Amino acid sequence: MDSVWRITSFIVLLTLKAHALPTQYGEDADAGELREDIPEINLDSQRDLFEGDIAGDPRRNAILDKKARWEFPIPYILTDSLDLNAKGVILQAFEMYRLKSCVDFKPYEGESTYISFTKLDGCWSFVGDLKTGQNVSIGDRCDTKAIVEHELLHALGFYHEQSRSDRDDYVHIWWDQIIPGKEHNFNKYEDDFITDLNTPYDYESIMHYRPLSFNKDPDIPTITTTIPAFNNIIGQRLDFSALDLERLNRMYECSAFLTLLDQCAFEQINICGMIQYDEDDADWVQTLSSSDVKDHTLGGQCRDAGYYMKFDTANKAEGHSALLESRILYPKRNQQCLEFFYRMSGDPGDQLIIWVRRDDGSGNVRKILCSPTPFQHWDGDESWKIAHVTLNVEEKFRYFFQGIVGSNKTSGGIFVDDITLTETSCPNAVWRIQNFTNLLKSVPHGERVQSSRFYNSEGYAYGINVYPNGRKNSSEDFVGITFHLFTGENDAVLEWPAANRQVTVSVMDQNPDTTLQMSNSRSFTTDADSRWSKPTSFEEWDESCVCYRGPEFGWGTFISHDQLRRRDFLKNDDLIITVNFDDLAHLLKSEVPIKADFSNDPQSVEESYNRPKVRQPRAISDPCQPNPCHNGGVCVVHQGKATCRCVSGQAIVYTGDTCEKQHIDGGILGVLIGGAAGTIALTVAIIAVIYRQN
Ligand SMILES: *[C@@H]1O[C@H](CO)[C@@H](O)[C@H](O)[C@H]1NC(C)=O
Ligand SMILES: *[C@@H]1O[C@H](CO)[C@@H](O)[C@H](O)[C@H]1NC(C)=O
Ligand SMILES: *[C@@H]1O[C@H](CO)[C@@H](O)[C@H](O)[C@H]1NC(C)=O
Ligand SMILES: *[C@@H]1O[C@H](CO)[C@@H](O)[C@H](O)[C@H]1NC(C)=O
Ligand SMILES: [Ca+2]
Ligand SMILES: [Ca+2]
Ligand SMILES: [Zn+2]
Repeated sequence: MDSVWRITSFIVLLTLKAHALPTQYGEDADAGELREDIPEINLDSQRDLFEGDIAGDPRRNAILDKKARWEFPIPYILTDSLDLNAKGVILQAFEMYRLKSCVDFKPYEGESTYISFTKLDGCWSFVGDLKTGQNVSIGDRCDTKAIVEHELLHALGFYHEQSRSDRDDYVHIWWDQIIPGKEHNFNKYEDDFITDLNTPYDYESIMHYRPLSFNKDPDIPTITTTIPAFNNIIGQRLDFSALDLERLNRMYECSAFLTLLDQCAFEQINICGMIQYDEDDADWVQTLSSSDVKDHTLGGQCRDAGYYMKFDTANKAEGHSALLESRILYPKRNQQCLEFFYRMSGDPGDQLIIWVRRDDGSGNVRKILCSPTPFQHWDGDESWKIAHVTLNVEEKFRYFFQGIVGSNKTSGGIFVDDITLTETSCPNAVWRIQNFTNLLKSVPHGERVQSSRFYNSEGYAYGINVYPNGRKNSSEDFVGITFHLFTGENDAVLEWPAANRQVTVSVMDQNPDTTLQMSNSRSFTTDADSRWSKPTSFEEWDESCVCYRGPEFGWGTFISHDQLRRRDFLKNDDLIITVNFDDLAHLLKSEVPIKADFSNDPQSVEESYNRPKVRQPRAISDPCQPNPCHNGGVCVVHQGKATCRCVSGQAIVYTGDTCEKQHIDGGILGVLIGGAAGTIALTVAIIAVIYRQN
């Protein structure tokens, strides 16, 4: 047994050697994927932290004690001790909680319990709601979205993954490699103290330590996984794992995600409640992947799955159109982003247009065009492309896709798949780099590929460089990404240098379920440095935009090649990068005083945050909110009552008032069960399929 451990350890050593921490960032914003983790940052802290970053009394048990759970929204204060970049990433972390759970936050207005984000010594939090107001420390170097997400999970009541009672089945702790006196950081707790909420051990948890944590020797790990392949996985700092979310949503009984309005991969036969329009010329058809056209969700790799919606434009007259409408949606904010993947293969003049239809209930129907420039494919590129469309709707609405035939051709069509509608702002810039594995093979170390010029909402022009095999001074095993300003049309009226603006670059995990995406996102905030001055003064001429480029700044080690090959970072061999360049000046002074006297009128501080407007609760309650239907059923209001439209897939049919009953398809299980119910279910499924195809 001992020798097995030594071999495992040796393998870990080899893989970790290249990941040894750089002592300085050089010309980089920070060390990207090689950034220090919480235990290293907290080593200097004089505070008596337990498990590395937990403050307070370790005998408290927030995860089991219901009184230590928070009520939502959680009031927060961003104290002015924080770095400006930290304030920006804290707000980003809030948005991830709102997208993937029902945890919500609001600016403090004199409540008796709240979280005060403060720059103290290191990154740490108390566990659970102390009911008296409490600090979460986002100290020096703690200002990343993932670290804030991690500390907030502590505040919400969670401990570290490797302190579970069953952890010795999954990880090995190398006690003799731990810095003397730091052993308590590897305590484990019995199941009468913490609960795993009936979920398995999770190597991918954002609450797991890395192999090198509290280690004496810079190269020898203190914690390794029993299955060696997971040594590179533990300690990921991308985003919540699927199990982190399952636990969070179980603990707080979340039945809906706050800012996720609609999501559809078209894999189920109810096509997420989308409907056909009758008064047009044709229909969109749910179509299974073939060897010619593969869907976007699964890439055509699974038998009997991998559907998309298709408007067949072949042999149709110019101007013919087909509409695909969503079910009715109820926004909570006034800002939405519709993301989808589309593919066009017919006439280059074929058009795809996005509309919103508002119905105020009194027969007044208003249609609003949301894609001023239609999606077309003059470039002849027939691959799946990503699209983002901003909607600004405050009342209940439907969105719809309209396909329009360019001219009569004998083949081709318009295809749509993997739709996500969130109540968030769309990314400012999206850059899709095709054939990325080719670039990894062909672009030498130190060479870059350059994006075109993007503009942010204020009018600043900027660009992105990608170094597939690393920047000159960085490791070849990483992709480097840098940001730079361009000269642009608005430069004369803009403020220079462009300070106090946050650059956020994300390499997108293209998982079709947005709640399960673990994108790699990094941010820095600009200062008064001369590199953010008006780019003309630097005189690096760029022929492609006929403009000047400013100096570049970013990450030599943004993401490792190892990481890039995991998950869906390279789906269809596309690397998709989104960029935001946002003014944070309104956060420079964000601290509000703590009120001792609660009888005072709460004074609104909401305005100063410039947050999207939150809708007041509707006067008449909506019987479909929360959705009473089980198993993915779509709720429809019929004569004032909630009615469920159940899903009937090829293998499973749901029935009952709330789709609570399940019948398994006779074709698969009916033989085994031999029941008549199976056969009936199969017939229903077939009828449903025939009905849809007409
Ligand atoms: C690379 O390192 C050298 C020496 O440390 C430094 O002078 C140079 O600016 C660095 N180059 C880049 C692109 O970071
Ligand atoms: C947060 O920490 C600061 C500095 O230690 C302290 O003065 C303050 O009272 C703390 N705030 C809360 C809400 O505990
Ligand atoms: C489209 O063109 C084909 C031949 O090119 C013709 O047979 C067909 O009738 C046309 N369809 C329409 C709707 O014009
Ligand atoms: C990607 O590679 C394929 C095959 O090597 C090639 O046909 C295609 O043109 C390339 N696309 C781009 C955008 O480079
Ligand atoms: Ca699909
Ligand atoms: Ca139709
Ligand atoms: Zn922690």
